Amino acid sequence: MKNIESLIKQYVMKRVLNKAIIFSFFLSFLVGCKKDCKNTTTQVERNSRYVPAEENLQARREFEDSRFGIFLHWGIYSEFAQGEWYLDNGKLQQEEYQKAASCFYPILFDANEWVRAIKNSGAKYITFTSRHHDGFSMWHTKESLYNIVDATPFKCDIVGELAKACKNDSIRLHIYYSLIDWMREDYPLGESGHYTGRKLKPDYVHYFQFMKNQIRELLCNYDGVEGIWLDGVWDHGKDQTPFDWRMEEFYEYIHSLKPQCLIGNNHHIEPISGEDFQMFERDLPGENKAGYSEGQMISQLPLEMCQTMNGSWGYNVSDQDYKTSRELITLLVRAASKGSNLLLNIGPQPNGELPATALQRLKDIGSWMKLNGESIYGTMRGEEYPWGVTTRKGKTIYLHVLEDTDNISLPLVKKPRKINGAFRYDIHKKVLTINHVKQYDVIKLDLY
Ligand code: FHN
Repeated sequence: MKNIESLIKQYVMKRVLNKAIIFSFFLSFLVGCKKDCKNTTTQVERNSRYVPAEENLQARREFEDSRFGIFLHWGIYSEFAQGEWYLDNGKLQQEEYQKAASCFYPILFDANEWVRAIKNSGAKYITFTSRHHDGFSMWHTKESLYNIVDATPFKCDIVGELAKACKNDSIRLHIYYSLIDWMREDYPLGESGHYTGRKLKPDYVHYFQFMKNQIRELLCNYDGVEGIWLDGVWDHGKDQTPFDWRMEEFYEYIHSLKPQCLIGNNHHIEPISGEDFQMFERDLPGENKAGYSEGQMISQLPLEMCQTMNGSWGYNVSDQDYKTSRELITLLVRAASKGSNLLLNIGPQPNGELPATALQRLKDIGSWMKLNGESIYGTMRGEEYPWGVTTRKGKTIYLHVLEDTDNISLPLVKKPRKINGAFRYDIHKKVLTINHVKQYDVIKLDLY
């Protein structure tokens, strides 16, 4: 056993050599917090007909506690290695694009390997693109032949494989489902998908039924699908006559099939009645750096922000601009401090493997989570300070010191009855000195 002194020395040395280390401390005392309860109900819900079932509320609590998930964008678009919008961005004709299905044969795909790597990162759920805007279904749907089993030589039901692997490894599975379809004639043309050359016979009644049938397959034919992640409402965001997506009806249908199923919709507007969590794209709740969240209020629902490891969602061979492990861990910490999950995206390669850099990032995050996971899982939102952020669980405040500093000040809103001490979280030793408490309005900690 190393003594404390040598651990501290080692730690200080590490800090000098590698600034990528993020560390947590915990303080067992009370400080003021904006909100004491978890995000389980909303104003929208209180005013609406949707009354979440008890098992839904339980699923929300588990979802909130998990704090970290991995997003996977994988489809026949991955073969072009230009991101998931290539059909539209490349102005490809439908007939040409579809040929990608006939050579989709990801020889190195192994759902168990994916799930193992993801689980080891500390992630608690996977959100998988069952069908993106190109309309290709990654499961054996009976609703269209344009699917992984009927249209590819691979003939392997990817959703089925993942569902099994997730079940075996006890990790939850959520399903991404696009409301947009750039291939179908009945989908009413929106802002995207104008160049595919398809005939347009808009019939939302028909298309809506198609979507309901597909969602029923996903929820009822596969064990363990616990969430539906919808995307595309923004495609009709600028219609002169507001487009009626009939979302509340859609949600009602989903909940009638599976009351506990968590529904989120990436519509970039405030939550619609029937949704179980609120999502933010490429931004922390309350921010709008990416431009998708303008004026988006933060609801009382569980929150989730999604971001990519590099700049792309689907595999993009020219995008090696990966965020560093430190940046990704910082993002996870910041998300938790806002009371939000982080859904971190990887675009698997056309050969079925996760990119090597993504695997390395998963490993690094996993190592950090093994030491510091308690300061993330099951925590409630905290506060932001010049030196970093906090998360909170009961009477413990976790201080995530994100800036290079020798001491920090923590303002107190309430006089603590007792301060148990401040600990270096990763080594569970009382190594910090609380050197100044002035009228209990601020506490100062020396970190070294
Ligand atoms: O158009 C999609 C995009 O391809 C990707 O799936 C992201 C993930 O949040 N959502 C849409 C853009 O808002």
